[in-house]
Amino acid sequence: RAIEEELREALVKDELALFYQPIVDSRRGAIVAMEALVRWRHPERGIISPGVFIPVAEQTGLIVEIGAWVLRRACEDAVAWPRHVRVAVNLAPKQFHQADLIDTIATALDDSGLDPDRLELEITESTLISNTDDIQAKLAKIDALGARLSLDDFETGYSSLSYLNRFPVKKVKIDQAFSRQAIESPKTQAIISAISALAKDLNLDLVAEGVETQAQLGFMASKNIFLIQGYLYSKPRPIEELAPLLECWS
Ligand code: G
Ligand code: G
Ligand code: MN
Ligand code: NA
Repeated sequence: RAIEEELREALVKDELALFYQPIVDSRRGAIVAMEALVRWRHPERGIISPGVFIPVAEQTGLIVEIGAWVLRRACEDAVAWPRHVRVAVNLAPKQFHQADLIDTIATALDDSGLDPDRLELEITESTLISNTDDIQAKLAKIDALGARLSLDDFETGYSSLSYLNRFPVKKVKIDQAFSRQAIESPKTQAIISAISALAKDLNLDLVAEGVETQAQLGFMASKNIFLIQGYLYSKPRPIEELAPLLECWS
């Protein structure tokens, strides 16, 4: 059977689940946010990664329904956490083509009662690059709702940080590839330095993703990057396993 059809049923049968990965302020050892990462608990094939089914969902348009479900569930989950812990939700570029994206976000916030300031929406450069009036307007509306925009997977590819000035983005997440090469590659170190300096000048929060070792953490700290997401602190975990993390790092 086509994966598309199975995925459509998975939504109805409630087979999707959210895992959460902490983003930690390494200075205080405190969790500042949790990123929601969707999983498919397939009855026969076990847990399927979003790397496999999100692209299918994007191609088929199912991402709109899955995205709405993720938003709603993430807001409902986050209401129970300590107030200083935000929740981060990934938005696919396709979701910005949806006329009622803003309604979907506003409804998830209203129905859950989550303070909009506690919702971070992670977008990628490909959403910003199309830079149409429509996308600009939607980003402005998200900002006006009080939710916070983050730029995910930042790689200095198409854009530069100064280009971000044009958008109401509050946070930038440096791509995992940079953390991976931070110790060995002087070129990568120079790029991370430059990103850090610019983020400071532009008053953007900066997160290093994919930090797996103490050496990488130390390097980031030496560049004034203290918001850390990666296996060093925690892999993404199901909601039942979050309580001890929140207790230990708060
Ligand atoms: O959790 P994992 O590393 O397997 O995630 C793989 C990719 O799937 C990541 O790029 C992540 O951003 C994406 N992803 C995870 N959950 C969601 C989601 O709810 N919506 C969208 N659009 N992408 C997601
Ligand atoms: O594209 P996005 O940044 O949303 O992807 C996040 C994904 O990256 C998560 O689903 C998670 O599984 C993966 N990830 C998070 N931390 C690490 C890490 O330290 N190492 C590796 N290899 N992958 C990570
Ligand atoms: Mn992300
Ligand atoms: Na990322």
